[in-house]
Amino acid sequence: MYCDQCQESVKGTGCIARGVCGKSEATAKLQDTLVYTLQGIARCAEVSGKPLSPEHGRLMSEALFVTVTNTNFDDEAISTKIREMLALRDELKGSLENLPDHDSVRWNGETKEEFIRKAETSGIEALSEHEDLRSLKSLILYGLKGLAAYTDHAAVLGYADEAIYEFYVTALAALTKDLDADALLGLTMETGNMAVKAMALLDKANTETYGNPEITKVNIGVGKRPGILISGHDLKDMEELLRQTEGTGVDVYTHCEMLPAHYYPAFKKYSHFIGNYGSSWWAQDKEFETFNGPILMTTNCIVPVRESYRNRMFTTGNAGYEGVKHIPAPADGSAKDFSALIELAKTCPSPVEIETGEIVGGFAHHQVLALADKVVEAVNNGDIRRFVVMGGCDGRHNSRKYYTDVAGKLPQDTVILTAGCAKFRYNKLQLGDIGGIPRVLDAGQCNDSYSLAVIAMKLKEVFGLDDINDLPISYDIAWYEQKAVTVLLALLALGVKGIRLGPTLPEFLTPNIAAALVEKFDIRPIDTVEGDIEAMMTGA
Ligand code: FSO
Ligand code: SF4
Repeated sequence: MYCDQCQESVKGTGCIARGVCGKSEATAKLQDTLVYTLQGIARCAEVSGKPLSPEHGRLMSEALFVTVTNTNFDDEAISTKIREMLALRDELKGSLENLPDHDSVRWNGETKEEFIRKAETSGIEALSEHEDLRSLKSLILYGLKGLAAYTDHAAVLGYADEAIYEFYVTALAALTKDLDADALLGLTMETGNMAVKAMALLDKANTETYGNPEITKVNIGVGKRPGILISGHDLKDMEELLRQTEGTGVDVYTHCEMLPAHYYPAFKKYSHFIGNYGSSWWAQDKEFETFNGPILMTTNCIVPVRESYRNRMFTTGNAGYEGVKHIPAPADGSAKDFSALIELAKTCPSPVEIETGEIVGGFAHHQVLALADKVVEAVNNGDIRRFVVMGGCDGRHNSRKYYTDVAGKLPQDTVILTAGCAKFRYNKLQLGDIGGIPRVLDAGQCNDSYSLAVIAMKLKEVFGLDDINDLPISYDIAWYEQKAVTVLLALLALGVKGIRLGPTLPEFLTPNIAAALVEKFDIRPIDTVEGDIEAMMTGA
């Protein structure tokens, strides 16, 4: 195997024997082959003269999402997906007079073993012999994976944008071709433009379906009744779980990226929606153990499952883990059936209390813009000197203490804007407020980074500036998996410059490509806490 798609890849070599994430060699290869089947579909769709149907586009989103870090570790489920995608490719082939001349269009397989073998000639290393071109193709592919995750969340709620599906075709077909660096750089930028579209679409889907997030205090303690813990990013699953647990005597708690569900009006009405349990995704093995009740993983990030809670854990949607029960979506489109979790919960003790208190959040664009007068006044009279966007992902490495330290040491007249699980590095610090405006404004999940961009663009307008980079905003972003790559490309597409990225720059960027990004966008790696704070406070 060879995998370098996340921030925790083994430095210098990528993950080659087993993923740091727990992904086995077989799983990694199956995921590569799944991506390769999509390249075959794209080559066929490209010459068909017809746009990809929304149904096919959605299948491609799901298949790409399955390959995002920490989403699916189930070899049988991935093999089934490969078979489905091969069937879809062959369906498209059937309508073509002349087949594109590429192996991704011709190859076939049936067994898991064949699929694993196929990855030896079709994985990341096969994207190009030239390391810089392979680096750019990797950047496009990883951006596409995150894009697909956001597009899939929107599709679950009935929202789609055909331009995004068309872009899958263009980008995945491009990965099979000998393109030069300029063409691939252009495609990288287009991935960023599409990322903006996908995040805007998901924002629309979420807010039209569940209302605009509002300032909310979320309890981090526990109640006395048994509970179900829901994690991941899928709000439709959240809705269904709350509906099906109502009146059953079972409470519902969020974990990690599901925390922002508490901010939506549609979910606040449930009195058994108790609070958030625990912290970031990588702490789940300990926290799932003490939670005591069933756990529903709706997406990434899954860490290797401990025996102590394996029987209490369930996956759904694109998530999967061998030996863990999976709740499928019924083929007729009816609601998923979470009764197995509810019945199990009734037999479980209530969660062990690991902390008490509250987290404040709900500062997506609508809520912040409702406070715009107050914010603008605070900027104008000098009470707020600077905003620091510290969104993105969290991860296991100790080096991420940097973000806790930056948050804690930023001057009192700064406000942190955040989204994504990166916030768990500092959202329980008591950082106070500025005239009633909390110093940490959490917009929501990683996809709600879109909200931060909307806020920045509104501030640009209010302050009458021509350039988003003239605002008193610095970007100190943390990345882990491919959705963060997508968010980064979206910020670049929106013209944001001078982003600090950490805790390390992506392994898949060669020195030449990293240098090109530095030159064009002034991206920089994080440095020392004190040095970075000083630089950010002067706008550097
Ligand atoms: Fe985090 Fe995981 Fe949301 Fe990611 S839980 S790391 S960027 O999946 O998607 O922020
Ligand atoms: Fe390694 Fe990350 Fe790939 Fe897992 S997803 S195998 S940790 S690079």
